[in-house]
Amino acid sequence: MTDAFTLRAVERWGYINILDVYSQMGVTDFPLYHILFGIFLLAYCVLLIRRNRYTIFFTISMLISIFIAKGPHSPLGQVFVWAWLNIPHFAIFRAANRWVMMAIFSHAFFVSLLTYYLTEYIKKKKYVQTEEFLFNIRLKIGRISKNRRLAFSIDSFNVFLKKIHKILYFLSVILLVFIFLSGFLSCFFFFSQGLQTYTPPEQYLAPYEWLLLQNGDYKIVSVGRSSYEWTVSPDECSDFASSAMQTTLGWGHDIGFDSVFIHDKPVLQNGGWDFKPRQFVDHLRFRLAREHLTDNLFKILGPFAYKYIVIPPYTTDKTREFFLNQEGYQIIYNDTAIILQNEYAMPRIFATADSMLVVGGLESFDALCKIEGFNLNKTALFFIPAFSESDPFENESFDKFRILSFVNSDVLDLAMLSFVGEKNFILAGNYGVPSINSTAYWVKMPSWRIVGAYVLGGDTLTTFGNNRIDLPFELSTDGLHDIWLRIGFAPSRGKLKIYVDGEPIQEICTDTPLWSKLVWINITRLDLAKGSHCITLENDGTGYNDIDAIAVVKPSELESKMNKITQALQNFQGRILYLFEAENAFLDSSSKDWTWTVKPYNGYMVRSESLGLNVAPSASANASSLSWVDGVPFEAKYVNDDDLHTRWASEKSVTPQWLELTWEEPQQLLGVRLLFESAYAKEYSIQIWNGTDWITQIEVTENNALERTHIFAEPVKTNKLRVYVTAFSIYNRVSLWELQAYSPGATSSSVKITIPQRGNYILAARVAKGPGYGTLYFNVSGNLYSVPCNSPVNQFEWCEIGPFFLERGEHFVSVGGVGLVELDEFLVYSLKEEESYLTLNELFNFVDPKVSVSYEQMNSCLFKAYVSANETFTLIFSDTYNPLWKAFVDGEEISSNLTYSLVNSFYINKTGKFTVTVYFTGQYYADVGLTVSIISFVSVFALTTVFLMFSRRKWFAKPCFLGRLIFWKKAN
Ligand SMILES: [Ca+2]
Ligand SMILES: [Ca+2]
Repeated sequence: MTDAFTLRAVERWGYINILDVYSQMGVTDFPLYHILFGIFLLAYCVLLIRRNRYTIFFTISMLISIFIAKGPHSPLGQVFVWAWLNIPHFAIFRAANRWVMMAIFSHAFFVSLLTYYLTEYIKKKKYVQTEEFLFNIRLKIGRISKNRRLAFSIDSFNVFLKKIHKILYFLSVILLVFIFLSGFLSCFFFFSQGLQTYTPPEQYLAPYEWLLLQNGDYKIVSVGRSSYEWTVSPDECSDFASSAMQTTLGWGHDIGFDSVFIHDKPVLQNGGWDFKPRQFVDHLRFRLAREHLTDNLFKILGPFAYKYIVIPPYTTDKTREFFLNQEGYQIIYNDTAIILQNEYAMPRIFATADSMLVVGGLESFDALCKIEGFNLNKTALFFIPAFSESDPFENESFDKFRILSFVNSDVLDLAMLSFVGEKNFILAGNYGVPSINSTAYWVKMPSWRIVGAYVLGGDTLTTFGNNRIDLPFELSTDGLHDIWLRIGFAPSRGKLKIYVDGEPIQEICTDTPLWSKLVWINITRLDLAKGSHCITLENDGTGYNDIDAIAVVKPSELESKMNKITQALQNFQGRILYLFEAENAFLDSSSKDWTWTVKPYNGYMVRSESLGLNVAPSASANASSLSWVDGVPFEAKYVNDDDLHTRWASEKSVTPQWLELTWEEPQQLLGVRLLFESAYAKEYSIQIWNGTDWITQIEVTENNALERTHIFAEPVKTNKLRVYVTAFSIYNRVSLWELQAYSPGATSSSVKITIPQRGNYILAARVAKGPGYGTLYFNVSGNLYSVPCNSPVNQFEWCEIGPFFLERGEHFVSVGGVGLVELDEFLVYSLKEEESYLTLNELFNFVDPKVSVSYEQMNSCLFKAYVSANETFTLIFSDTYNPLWKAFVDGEEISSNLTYSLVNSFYINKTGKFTVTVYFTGQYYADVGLTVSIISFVSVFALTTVFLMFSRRKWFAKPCFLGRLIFWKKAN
């Protein structure tokens, strides 16, 4: 409050690194702000002597201004907070302290009034005037005498008064001096240090001066450094697209931010205010680059004309290392700064003949770029919803896509998409408070789009605290409805209680070891009446919950949407591809054999180090004997119940003893693991049944270990296995907690794939290979496929499995491993009828489009592309998408499509040699507006002149400027 009143409200930015802006901006060790407080308070005392509309206006203006400027601080801070949350558009006051501007005007007004009164007072010099202050007394002596007036003065009083005036006189002089000086004193820093003109050091500028000499139309990535890296720790929270840089003088918004001003070359910025490019850049900076997840950053930036990457001297080692470890660049400038030339960079306008429709999030970029044969520059990506107004499958251009890919998503996501905009569909993010305090409120959170997941609402509705929120929805019919929630599975989740119309429905917890997926889950089926309803979400405050969307739909309606979509997919002429990140697909609490790991430049993946799938629990167990303790039998069945607290024990002192597992179907066995109780076996053998005899696989003598693992020399197929014990330990019997028998098989949770087209499919997986790696197994709808991962060199490799035949409908894929295995991601893609096989690289390897494009930039709104094409194509124009960008071919207007989730493209259905004009039609309206303005101005001027000439000639007789101008000729 006092800070706002004394105009000390500061932004903690700017010079913060070289001085404490709160206490050192003004002259230090001096009660400057007390004096200012006194001066301003005195200034407002003018109200006591002068109250008119001006003083009242400025007083009110000052009060409002201070209320806003002090923001949520006391007094009345709660009122501000309430207004922030409840008054629409109150958020314009977000940089609250800037609104102190109004108080500055008011202060200035009152201080000038005060100055006026003070100078007037000084001018009068009251104390030198020797007038005496006279007391009047009325006297009446006697009844008849007249009233008499007697004047007298008290000398001491006059002296006192004189002294008061003298003191006031000097005080006024001092006050005036302070008023005069206060400006200097409160900006003392600038007067002592000189005016702070921001000049970046020469070594910061040198690479840009070099770029000045490079010809052509290109864009730049100017690698930056986050404020956190500048001020707190250079190794954390790296950020290559942060806006500011630091010099010895402080901060500068620079090069790197919103800057098309470096020699007219656009620079990758932090995304600006436009949501689509922003979410793309956010994903690159806060996920891929910060966590060093990819070496394909330049491949991803390729289609957007980012040709040069400037790594200035002030970037941190960690960030520099990340950029230098990327694929596909040449160092073309190497001084204190480094400039890399991106080998993937395309011109700002180029053509592709191939396009892919993606049902998925921005993680698709990196996931696809890991495929060597895939090149973003040759395949234009369109993300669902690509055609916002209509159903994508009814759009005629749907069939032009060569590939439809589901990236960590399912046909259900498509079906749900068709409910967006209806009253029974809630985009939950819209109900979030725009705050960063996720403990106090349900807020709007960008985390999932930064991770790269497909977020319907852009941001999710998120809270960490114990909070409730009501979300209204409306139903147009009575009947049974399914309630679907699109929710995030990630670490540190709280319990979420869901109520419908106040009734508790379900409690869920979506805790997983990794930020794995944002998926639709069916909460319940309810009989709901037509009309308004309310769904309430309550987080218990033990962790986060992120909600993307809620749908309340009739089961039959969803089914018909699903049918419609599968019908459309069945008729789809292109190829269907499913891409899954293994860490999204196979990690949940049930898959205990699997953990996640993150490998620099390769990303997150799942890892397993096991002997295989334990098939013992599916066998029946028999033993030579059993023993009883306290009336409890230690039966053979306890040896394969997958419980480490139950066991089998043999009778005492009799050898041999045996324990046998029998399977109904023969099993492929790789080995066994024995978990003995302290009554272990000293000598034993592992035998398998070959149909006629027991064949010994393993023979053990002199054992004293409680846990033994035996891998067979070769896998054996059998339906019986036994442990044959010939010598005991000192306990004189044998007892086993568990006997595990390992077989190749899936040990992970499974992921669902909805196959709309029956036919042959191939699965391709990106696995880690190297010495010491084992074998990975894929279980696709009950069939097991192996991927050997042992190799002399450590590297990631794509391995193909198949082709295998899949019927229409739902299929499940899971994985297992024998030995160390690591799986990054996998794809399942369809083969066409005539194809018998297709490698992953062939999938994307097709002939280059027979289209050549050159272009000319006429001005920033107008480009001309000169095309020679033998086939129809997509013209990519890699400036930020805006529907006002249009292409014109032979006078025909072509609308822009949102491509790669952020730029423009135009589908050109024409061949031959011709010119495409790309024009920002917004400029047309601006031009029309400007023309109208000029015409209006000229006509008003002309009409006024004419009017004056003819109607008020007398007026021109006066020696005015206009009169002289117009009659100058006449006078001649
Ligand atoms: Ca057991
Ligand atoms: Ca992965």
